[in-house]
Amino acid sequence: MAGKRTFTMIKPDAVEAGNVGGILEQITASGFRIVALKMTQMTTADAEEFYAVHNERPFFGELVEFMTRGPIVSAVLEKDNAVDDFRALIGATNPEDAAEGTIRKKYAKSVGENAVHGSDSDENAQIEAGFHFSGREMF
Ligand code: RTP
Ligand code: MG
Repeated sequence: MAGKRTFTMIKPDAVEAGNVGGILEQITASGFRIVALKMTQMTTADAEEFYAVHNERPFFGELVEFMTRGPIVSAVLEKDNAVDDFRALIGATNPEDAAEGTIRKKYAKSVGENAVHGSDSDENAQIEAGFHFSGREMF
């Protein structure tokens, strides 16, 4: 059975641009319940660990620099089929390829600065939620 939870971050570009409210509104209007929420700033070590799966990729340094340059808003979201439905809501990694009406189509600037993160599996959703939130911060 598809899992009920996913993890997201509103990335520094979208926080800087004042789009936190608009993005959270679209998320909740799409049927996701917020079960954890906070604003933090990742350290370089945090971002290197969070994105360790990409550490051989050419964009890794740029990605770590971007994700640590300002605050993010992280959240755990609940809905049936949460991981897949949330990835559909945010759209393709590159906003040029993202479908009309998706969060990245509306708010992302480029393939690197693409406004939001969404977990890519139930297993990673659980790992990523646990990276950012303690059990007492999830409701
Ligand atoms: P995310 O993990 O943030 O939800 O994004 P995703 O699954 O759609 O994309 P992924 O392949 O996991 O890449 C993670 C993040 O790395 C940055 N990226 N930059 N410059 C580039 O070519 C490039 N490719 C990826 C993006 O911020 C992407 O979301
Ligand atoms: Mg990914």
